[in-house]
Amino acid sequence: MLTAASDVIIGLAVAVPVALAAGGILLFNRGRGRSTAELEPKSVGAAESDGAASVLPDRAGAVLEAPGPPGTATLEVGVAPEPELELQPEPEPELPPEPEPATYRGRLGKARGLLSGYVGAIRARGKIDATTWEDLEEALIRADVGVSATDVLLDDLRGRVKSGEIGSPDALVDALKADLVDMLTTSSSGLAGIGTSRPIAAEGETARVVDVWLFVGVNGVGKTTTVGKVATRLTRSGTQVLLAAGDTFRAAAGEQLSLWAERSGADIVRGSEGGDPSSVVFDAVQRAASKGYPLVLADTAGRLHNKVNLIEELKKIRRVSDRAPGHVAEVLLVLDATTGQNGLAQAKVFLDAVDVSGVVLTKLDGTAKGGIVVAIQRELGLPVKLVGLGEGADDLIDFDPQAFVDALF
Ligand SMILES: Nc1nc2c(ncn2[C@@H]2O[C@H](COP(=O)(O)OP(=O)(O)OP(=O)(O)O)[C@@H](O)[C@H]2O)c(=O)[nH]1
Ligand SMILES: [Mg+2]
Repeated sequence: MLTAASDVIIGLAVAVPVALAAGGILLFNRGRGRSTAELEPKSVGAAESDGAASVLPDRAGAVLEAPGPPGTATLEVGVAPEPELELQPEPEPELPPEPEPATYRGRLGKARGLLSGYVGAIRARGKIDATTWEDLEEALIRADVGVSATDVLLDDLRGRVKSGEIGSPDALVDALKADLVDMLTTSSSGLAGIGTSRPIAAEGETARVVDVWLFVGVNGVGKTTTVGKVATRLTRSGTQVLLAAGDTFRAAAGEQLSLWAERSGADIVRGSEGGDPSSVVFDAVQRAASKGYPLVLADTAGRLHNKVNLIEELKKIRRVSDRAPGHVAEVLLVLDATTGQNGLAQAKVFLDAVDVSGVVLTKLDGTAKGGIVVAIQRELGLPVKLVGLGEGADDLIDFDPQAFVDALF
């Protein structure tokens, strides 16, 4: 027994180092010996094969395949001599390309595509005739400028052609552009200044006012995204804002806003699902006041069990937000440009309920109906203050009538 056991021990003492050494050589060669053909497909930056034989004879003279990708196993076993590997430098991590800054010219390709066909045809004919007017009318209607605005624009241009002031298609197109810019220019298109609202007399001159901007609109138009974009812009420029997750109707809405808070570095107040959104906004105003934040951006629900509930809820949010130290400085109606004229009908419901101060027109990057801006300003009598030109944090810009019209043509 003892002899047999010691035989085993001796046998192991010899066999283990031999096996380890063989394994080491085998593993070492795994990293070196494969032909280029066997390595296909080869990723860029992988260690190059040195072209050595791809096989290793085992003790019985049989040939062992050396499996595994190159460069993976050579450092695992200390028995093998330190291989002289020429390590390729780590490939530079590929950074995603910097997104192009959102500009009207860059993002209004669809709207421009629609108009440029008509404008090209009008210019190409070289004279102003009946077809010119038909083309012009069709272009404006299809761009969703709206019937009444189109009539006003065409009446003005016809009169000026008749009087001889406009004599060529080129001059006609230029005059149309100038008319559109005029129509879109309003004195109230800027956002309210922050922290400049009324003093609270009852609480003494030094009492702080917390401005509240409410974002309202039907579901899916881009309210939450716009709150996130505005927060990004303001925090970047040094204004501390607090987000109020006033959409307690959907559980995911608070999550979505939290992500934007994180991204933009803004503070956030959230309520429980199904809770009272007015109290969320109220808490947000209190917290902003105690922390010294000048502005609360309040997201709201776009859908409730019915429209009456939604409107009543918004009225209440507005009332509560306006209690000192809160002050509603903006009620921004968010409209989705891709819904065109349908958006106008929705808008009217909100106008009646809450005193809307301006429009944020989203998704202008995704529609040929750029003319909806004209219809909104004319038919709703509301200034378009901000424009969404994409889904990213930076894809929100101030409305600029001249740059907008230039980009359309
Ligand atoms: N292309 C484009 N997409 C946008 C823009 N603004 C928002 N979106 C997208 O529109 C979708 C809806 O946006 P949300 O911000 O969730 O809309 P909401 O109004 O908060 O929706 P509800 O909470 O359901 O009422 C998202 O996929 C956004 O990324 C924009 O300006 N351009
Ligand atoms: Mg939302």
